[in-house]
Amino acid sequence: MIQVRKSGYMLAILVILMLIVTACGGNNSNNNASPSSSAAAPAQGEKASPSESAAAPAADKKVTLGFAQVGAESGWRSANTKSVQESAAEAGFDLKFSDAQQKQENQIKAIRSYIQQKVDVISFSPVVESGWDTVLKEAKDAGIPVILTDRAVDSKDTSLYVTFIGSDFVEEGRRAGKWLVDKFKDEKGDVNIVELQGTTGSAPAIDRKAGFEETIKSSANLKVIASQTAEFTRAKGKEVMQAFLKANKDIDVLYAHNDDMALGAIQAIEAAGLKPGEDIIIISIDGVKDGFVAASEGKINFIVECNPLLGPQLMQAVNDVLAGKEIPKRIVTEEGVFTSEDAKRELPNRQY
Ligand code: GYE
Repeated sequence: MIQVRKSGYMLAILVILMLIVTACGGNNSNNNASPSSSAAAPAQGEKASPSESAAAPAADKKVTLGFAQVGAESGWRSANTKSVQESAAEAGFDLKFSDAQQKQENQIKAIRSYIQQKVDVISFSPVVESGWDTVLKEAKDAGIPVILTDRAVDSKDTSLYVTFIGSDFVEEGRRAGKWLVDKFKDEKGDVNIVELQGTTGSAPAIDRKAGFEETIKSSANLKVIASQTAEFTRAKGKEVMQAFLKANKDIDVLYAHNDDMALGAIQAIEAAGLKPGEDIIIISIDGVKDGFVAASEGKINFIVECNPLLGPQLMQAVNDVLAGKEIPKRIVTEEGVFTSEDAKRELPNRQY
C-alpha cells in the first residue's frame, strides 16, 4: 500500500511538472509563431531602454541635413525650396530647414545651430558671396561637411566646403548679352539699356552683370544708361523701374537679373502707357512659370533659363559625401534659353 501511495505521489508530481513545462513551452512557441508581434516588441523596448536603442538601426541612421535657405524672395526661390524639401523626404532624410529672409546674419545663426545640433551635413545658398570663412571654419572644425547650392562664396580656402552645385551665372549673363547683340546687329543708333540687378553682393547679381557686360562691350552703341538693385523681388522691380522711367525718356531695353523683377517692371511700364516687349525690349533670367506666361504674351522677349530644381542633385551629393565617395568640387546645372515663341510652345510643360 505504501508503494502504491508513493507512486501515486510521484505521478501527481510528474503531472504537475509536465503542466508547468507545457505552460512555459506554450509561451515560447507563441512568440516564435508570431514574427510580427515579436518584431514589434523589441522596437518598443528600444525606445524605453537607452542601451538597446543604440542598436536600433533605422532610427539612428537617418541622415540629418541642415539647410539654410536665402528666403522666399522670388518664384525661383519657392521652386527651389519645394525641390529641396521634396527630395529630402524622398531620400528619407531628416531635413532641418530655415529661411533667412535675405539676411546673412540669419543664415549664419542657422548654420551655427546646425553645428550645435550635430547634423550630418549642412547645405546652404549663401545670400551674398563674402563673409563666410569664420562660420565655415566652425563647421569644418566640428567635422560637418558643407555643400553649397545655388550661390557660391568667395572664400579663398576651398577646403571649407565639399562642393558647389548650381548654375553658371556668368554664362547666363553672356547668353542674355549675346541675344541682345544679335537683335540689334543692324542698328546704328544708340540702344539705351536699363538694368535691374539682383541682391547686392550676391553671386547671381555680380556674375549676371559681368557676363552681360562682357558680351555687349563689343557693340559700342549698346549702352547701359542706368543700373540699380531691385533685390530680386517684384515689388522692388516695379519701384525701381518707375524711377528709371521718370529719369530717362528713351529706354529701349530692360535687362532684369530675374523674372520677378521683370514682372514688377512690366507693371510700371504698362502704367506709364508703354508696351512691354515692343516699346521696351525685355530680357530676364530664371524661366519660372509667370515669366513664361509673360514671354508667351510677348511682354518678355527673351528668357535665359536658370534651373531651381537642385534637390535631387543635392541629396545625391549628401549620400556620396557620407559614403566617403569623391565628388567634383563644382557641379553645374544644365539649362537653356527661350524666345517668346519657344515660351508659347513650352508653357504647358513648365513644372515651376
Ligand atoms: O535667379 C532669383 C533668386 O540665386 C539663382 O535667386 C538664384 C536667384 C534667382 O531670387 O530669382
